[in-house]
Amino acid sequence: MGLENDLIVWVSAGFAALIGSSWGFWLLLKKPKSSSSPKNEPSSAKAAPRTITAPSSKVAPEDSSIPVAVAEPSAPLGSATSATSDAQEAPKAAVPAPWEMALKKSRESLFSRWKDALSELTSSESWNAKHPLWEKLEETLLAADLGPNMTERLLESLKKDFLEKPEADVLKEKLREKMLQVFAAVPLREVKTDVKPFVTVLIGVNGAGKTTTAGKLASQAKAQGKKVILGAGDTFRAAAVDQLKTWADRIGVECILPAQGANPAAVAFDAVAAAIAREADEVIIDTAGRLHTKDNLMDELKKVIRVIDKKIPGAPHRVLLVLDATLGQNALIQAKEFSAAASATGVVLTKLDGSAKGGAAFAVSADLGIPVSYVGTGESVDDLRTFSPQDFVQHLLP
Ligand SMILES: Nc1nc2c(ncn2[C@@H]2O[C@H](COP(=O)(O)OP(=O)(O)O)[C@@H](O)[C@H]2O)c(=O)[nH]1
Ligand SMILES: [Mg+2]
Repeated sequence: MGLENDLIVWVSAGFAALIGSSWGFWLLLKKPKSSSSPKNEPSSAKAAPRTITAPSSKVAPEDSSIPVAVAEPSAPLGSATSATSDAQEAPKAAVPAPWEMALKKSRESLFSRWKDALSELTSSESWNAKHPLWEKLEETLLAADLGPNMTERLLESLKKDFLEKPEADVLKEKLREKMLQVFAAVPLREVKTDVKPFVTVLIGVNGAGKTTTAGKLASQAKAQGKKVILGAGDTFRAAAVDQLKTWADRIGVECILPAQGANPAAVAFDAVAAAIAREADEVIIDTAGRLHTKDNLMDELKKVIRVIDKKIPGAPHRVLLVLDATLGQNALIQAKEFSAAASATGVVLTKLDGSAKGGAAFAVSADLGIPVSYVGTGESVDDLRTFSPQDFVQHLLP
């Protein structure tokens, strides 16, 4: 019996030891997995199944998960290989040609109609000024918001050139050429740049993008090593002053704020005085876009210009009329009102990225006789480009 009891004790002990070691071994196996997810990692990252589900025959999961997570945080889970190749291809997609992106909406809208119009070239109708191609082309240009005057001008000119039915490519090239001529015909307003401080005033209705453009311009000037001062001249909206101040802080430039009850002209005066005192290279002045009446606003803008000119004869050196491209032809009506108050040296056409009405640039240039100086291509600090007619036309009608 004693022997039997001993045997039972030994077998039980051995069995317990076996279970115990298996349990320990299982814990050991489990530990590395749980420790690969740091405690304060976001839950989505904790749950990232790449390290668990990626087939072992593919890239070592532990290694591949690191670059994947860094390069492509929103990559679909469980696809380590494709995510890795996405990461390799990312630079191509991440650096799109700026003009291509800015004109994406306008181009898509224009281009589908353009192709539709070209299909008329196969029509058997006799070739003359009444050929269906011309009507379709007219619709195409109007839809891109070139406006009735500009559309008619371009069409009449093309009709004269093509007394015979053209090849599609030749027609496109000719249209591009004529579009470029529209911009070339607008004389550049002479802007004195060899002055210090160089004074810029931004004008335009509320929401056009004045404050944003002031920030972008200040950032560009600062990047060129210039000392810049901003003037928060939209004294009628507290939020507008704060908005410019935020831009100034972010860029790291000084911003002249209105004193209690100050009007835009007083801020303009202070900003120019500060620029002279601090020997700044540039001063960029934001203005109000709306007052109780239109006449009040225009009078106020005239006063801003007068006050600056008094402080620095000949200044402001540059008056930029800021127009919202999404308004298309309607922007022209506003532009005409503002031009009467202050003669603009150039137009800034903002929100080109959000508009299918980029064609308005032609009408703005031709009808107002004011060159487009810049285009706004987004809300970030770098989204302001010097206008290039070649790039514009090339990407509008590729
Ligand atoms: N997408 C896009 N938005 C812009 C651009 N320029 C300005 N905005 C936006 O348009 C809105 C009005 O701009 P703001 O500068 O305050 O206009 P302001 O009233 O004329 O000073 C803001 O939300 C800006 O971020 C641009 O080029 N592209
Ligand atoms: Mg503003």
